[in-house]
This record gives sequence, C-alpha cells and structure tokens, in this order.
Amino acid sequence: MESALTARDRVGVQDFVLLENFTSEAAFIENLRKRFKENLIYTYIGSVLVSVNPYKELEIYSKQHMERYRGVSFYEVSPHLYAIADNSYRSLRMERKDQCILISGESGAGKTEATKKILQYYAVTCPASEQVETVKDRLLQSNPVLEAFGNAKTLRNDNSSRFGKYMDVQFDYKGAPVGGHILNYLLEKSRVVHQNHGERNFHIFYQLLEGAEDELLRRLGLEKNPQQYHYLVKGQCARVSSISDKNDWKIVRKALSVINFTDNEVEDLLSIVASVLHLGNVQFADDEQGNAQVTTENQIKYLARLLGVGGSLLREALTHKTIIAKGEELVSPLNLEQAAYARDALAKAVYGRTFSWLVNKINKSLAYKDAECPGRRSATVLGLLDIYGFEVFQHNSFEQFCINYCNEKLQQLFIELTLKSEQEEYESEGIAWEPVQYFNNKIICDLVEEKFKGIISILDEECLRPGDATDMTFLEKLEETVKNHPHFLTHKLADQKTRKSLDREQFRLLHYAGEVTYSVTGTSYTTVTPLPDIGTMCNSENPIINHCFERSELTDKRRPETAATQFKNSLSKLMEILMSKEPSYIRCIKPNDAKQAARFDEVLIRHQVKYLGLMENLRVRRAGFAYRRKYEIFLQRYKSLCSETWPMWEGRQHDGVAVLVKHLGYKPEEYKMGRSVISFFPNLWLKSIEGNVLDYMKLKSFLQYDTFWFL
Ligand code: AOV
Ligand code: MG
Repeated sequence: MESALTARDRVGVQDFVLLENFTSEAAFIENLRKRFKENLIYTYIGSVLVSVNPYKELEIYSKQHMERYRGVSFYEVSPHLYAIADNSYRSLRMERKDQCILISGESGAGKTEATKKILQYYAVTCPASEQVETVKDRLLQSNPVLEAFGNAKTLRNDNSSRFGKYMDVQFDYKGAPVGGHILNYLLEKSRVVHQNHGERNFHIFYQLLEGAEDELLRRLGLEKNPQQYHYLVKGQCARVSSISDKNDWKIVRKALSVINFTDNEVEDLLSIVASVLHLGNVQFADDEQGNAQVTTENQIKYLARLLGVGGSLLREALTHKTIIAKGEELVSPLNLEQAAYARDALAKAVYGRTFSWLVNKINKSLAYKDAECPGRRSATVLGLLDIYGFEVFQHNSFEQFCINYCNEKLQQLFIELTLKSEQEEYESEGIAWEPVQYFNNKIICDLVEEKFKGIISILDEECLRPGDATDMTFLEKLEETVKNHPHFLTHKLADQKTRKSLDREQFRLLHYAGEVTYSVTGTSYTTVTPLPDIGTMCNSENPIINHCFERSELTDKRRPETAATQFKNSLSKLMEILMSKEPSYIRCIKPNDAKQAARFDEVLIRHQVKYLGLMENLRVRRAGFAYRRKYEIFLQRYKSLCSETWPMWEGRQHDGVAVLVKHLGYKPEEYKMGRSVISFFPNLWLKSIEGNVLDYMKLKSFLQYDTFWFL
C-alpha cells in the first residue's frame, strides 16, 4: 500500500489550508498542477471550492458519486461540487435559511457546467413525488432551451453564455424541489446581426437549419445551408467540431414539450427564429431621391407570413421612420444606411424580446403553486448564479463592458463577504490579528457606476442629451471627468509608450482581472436605438410577437432608460438578492486557452489565482480562524471530553473553555480566545471534531495524516 506521504506527494493536499508553505504562490500552483494531472479538479480553500476545467469527461458525476456525498460531512469525502451542493442544501433544511451558490471565473472556466451538475445533483438526491418529478424535469429541461437561445460559440468558449442567469430553486418543508424562478440579465443582442471572425450566432439558428425536418423548413421558407443567411456568415464558422447541432435540436425539441410548450407555440417561436434569418437577407437599393427601397420581395413575403403582419406595412416600416412631433405623426423616408440600421435594430429587438418572453414562459411552468395555502411563502430558496465570465477579445464593445462590469460586481461581493467581513469580525472580537492585504476592486466598480461621475452616468447624460451627442463626444466627456482615475486610460491621457496600443476612439479599463481596451465606435454606445416600428409589430398575428410589443409603448412619454442604466439597476438588485442569502463559492479556473484536456498553462493559471484573490483568501482562512464558536456553545458541545467540565462547568464560560482546550492538548498558538468566541486554526482540525466528536484519537492522527481520505 502506498504510504500517506507518497500519496500526498503525488496528489497534493485537498485543502490548500494544509499546504505547509501556504504563503507561496508557487506551492499553491504546484498543488493545483499535481491534482490536475491526477484528474482531481477540485480543491478547497476552507469552504470555498476551487475547480479547474478538465476539458474532458470525468467519471465523477455518476449516481453513485452523488450518493456518496449525500448527507456526509464536508471533510469526510474528497472535494467535489456535490459537497458544496449538499452542504448548502443541508443548511437550507436545518436552519431554514435561504442559500445561494456563486460560481465565478472567466469565460470557459466551467461555470455553466458546474451549475448544471449541481442542478442534476438536487434532481437525483432530493426527495421525490410524482408532482416533484415534473418540477425536477422542468428545472433540468429549461437549460437546453435557454442555452439554445442564449449561448453561442465565441473564441473563448464553444458554448459561451451570452446572458446572465440567476436561478432560484424552491424547496418545500420536506426538502423537495417544488418550483423555480429565473432572472435573466442583458442578452448580447448584437450577436444576432454580427459575429466576429471565428464566432457564431446563437445556437438555435444552426440547430433549426441542421435538425428540422424538411416540411418544417419549407413552412418557414428556409434552406438548410447556413451560408445562405447574412446573419450567419459573418463569423465564417457555421460548423464546430465540438457541437452537434442536429443532436442538440432533438434535445431542444423534447425540452420544449417538457416545459409545457404546445405545438402551436413551438411553431410560433420557430417562426420568429426564421423571421430573423429572413430579415437579415432583406436588401435595399436607393431610388432617384436617395431613399431606400426594398429589393428582396421574397423575404418580405416570408416575413409577412411568419410575423403575421401586412407586407406593405412591413416594407414601409423598414424604409421609413415615424416621429411624433406636436401630437402629429411625421413620416419620413430613410436612406440606405438608415434602412439597414433599422432592419438590424428590428432583428435585435425581435430576438431579444422573444428571449425574455421565453424566460417568462419557463418561469410560468416552474411556478410553485402551494395548493394548501396560496400566497404564503412556505418555500425556502436556493439560488444558483451563472453569469457570463470576464472576457477580453481583440475588439471589445459595449457588451464586453457590461459583462466585465458584472464580474467586477461579483468579485466585490466575494471580497465583502469573505476577505473583508471575516477580518472585521476578528477586529471586533479584539483578537490579535495581522491584517491580510488584498486588492479591493471597489475603486473600479465606482469608476463604472458612481452617480454623476461614473462611466455609466456620463454615458446616460450623452445618450439623453438632445442634439449632437456622438461616440466621440462621449469619449471626450469621459476624458474630462475621470481623467485622473488610476484605472482609466485613453489615447489622449496615455504616455507615449502606451499610446501606440490605443486608438483615438478607445478607452482602457484596468479591471481586477486584467486590462481591457474598449472601442466606443462600431456598436455605438451613445445612440439610443430607435425603437423599431412598434405600431406594425403590435398588430402581429404571431401571439409571441404580439405579446412582446405592446401598444402602450407607443404612448409612453417617459424618458427611456438607457441599456447601461437598466443593467446597472438589475445588477444592484441582484446583489441585494445575493446578500440576503447565505453564500457558498465555487471559483472556476481555465487551464489553457486552447480548450484542450491535460494542458496546464502555468502563466494563465497564475494570473487567475492572482486576480481571483485566492492567495489572500487562503491567508485569511489559514491565519483565519474559520472555525469559530461562541463560548457557551463550544462548552456545551465538548464539555463531555473533559472531567473538569463534565457534566457542568460552574464558573465563567470563558474559563471553562480555557480548561477544556488545555485538557484537549491544544497548544496556545493553535487557538485564540476573543471577547465572546474561541477561534481555531487550522480550521480543518476542528471542523472534523464537529463530524466525529467522540473519536478524539482519530482526530489527532487526522492532523498528522491529512491525506487519509484517499488512502
Ligand atoms: P463558462 O460558463 O465558465 O464560460 P462552461 O461551463 O461553458 O464555461 O465550460 C466550457 C467548456 O468546458 C464546456 O463546454 C465543457 O466542454 C468544458 N467543461 C467545463 N467544465 C467541465 C467539467 N466539469 N467536466 C468536463 N468538461 C467541462 V462563459 O459562459 O463563456 O463565461 O460566458
Ligand atoms: Mg457559461
């Protein structure tokens, strides 16, 4: 049998807290590398799970594996997503406190996979009944549908989430999943009309063309070949080796029926998907006056049928704009460029609104109906957050700005709840404490979202300013207002050396996770997209479109909110939701940029370890007295281990605890006594006391052979 020591040499430690040289980044990375080589992709930092994407299927997600983690104490089994999932579930049941699992990491690091695996874990291990089975099915099946419409191949990830998702799973008092609710965040709509080289549009387009039976395609007026569609050719990579569109189509079709779609609804939905492709093929030419005319009559014919609107109305809507001035409607023709812009805006609006409709529809099918007492909040909730990860491309636009800002907020939450609050607690307890320094990214969040002088507020001002606002005036305003900010740079502000890498229409943010240069042109920050012709759309006979475009918008005179502000507000609500729950963390790491198995790119990984703040996290944990108990609770629980405190300690609680720990053989440097709590480290030792209080000797040996789990 392999000895404990060699096992540890080979596979490293499964909690970084046990690293001898815990301040060394090299030791940290080495431990990750050892484990990654052995396909041990999960490692703890205390109760935080670090996960490295294996880029290959591992045999660790079977039903047997799930059973192994069910109801078992955190430290008795090897680190796993399931341990985190089970731990949250147990807290939810025992303390009846809402939970959330926050999964972060850059694009392609494995967040979405982790979310799905956690959901599967609950589906398999939670109590069931016939009704609950339906809910479980729907929870699981909502994923392929949302991924088809909201995920796409990017250069970073073949199945990249292009929207943010927060999903609540509701549990009843028996611990059975009885409902769910999804909040979605800013879909990257620009992808509908444009893709960078090597990227694709949303999966659903390719699935439909590849998988649908001929009869359906005929009804939708579509040809199988994606090359026929302008909206699908820009990235020049319709086929991806890791994706089977045909197979995925079958999965999506089945999933749609599980989440309660009737055949008619499926047809209406696919008509919209098809209509977006037809819209992309609408072409214009200018007449003698320079006004745009539609030249592709065939497309209009299909569009009129699929969207259920009159052909001439649609033609008019694509080539004219309507302004209401002084109560009167003024209709004026568009030139070529404006018409193309209006067409794309309509395609984006149709797709984006349909996506929101889809989320709503799924929510209806997941809604928890408490038959016994309607209206009463009897369920506890476990939230799963799976957002788009931090991303940097050659060309970064408004969407990347929002995505990366969202990641800043999430990092901020992590800092607030782990690094900051933990240290503040030691301080308030009066425990001697060497503060751990960390980079607090609040400064970047402020740069983006501060009132009056943050980037979003400057953007709003420019967007809503009547007159001559352009992308460049926005950039100038930015330069003026935030020029001295250490995390902001433009061509004008940069020194000679950096200037070379910055164009005039760019600004650069030094994000917590690295530098990103954003371009203000192209996708245009400042133009408030003119609403496509709502009048035409709200007369649509397609019930989904009809629902998505409401007549009331036409008469709503309120100042519109910009996309950036909407996003900021929805994020701030999300933070409130998360703060109100007890969080668990999964920190995902991407091992290489080639999406390849068994490749451990050290430079890339070190960078992530750094910006995720994992070393600081470890230091707080390690110096950290992650195990803390109030004196009376500690004494009550462990008094039986010492004859002096058993059966009753008569004196001060503090003194009783002192006697007890001394008797247990703890050295003074292994614990600290505060005003009202005792704290221990390494935290693992005591955690295991929780699991196995009577077998004290085993605990002692446990400390010496921390590798005993995998022996
Ligand atoms: P992301 O959600 O973090 O990126 P995904 O969860 O989509 O990343 O993972 C990217 C790809 O890595 C998946 O499609 C799988 O091929 C592979 N992968 C990830 N985790 C595992 C795992 N545990 N086992 C096997 N393969 C895995 V993004 O949504 O782009 O931010 O926006
Ligand atoms: Mg994802």
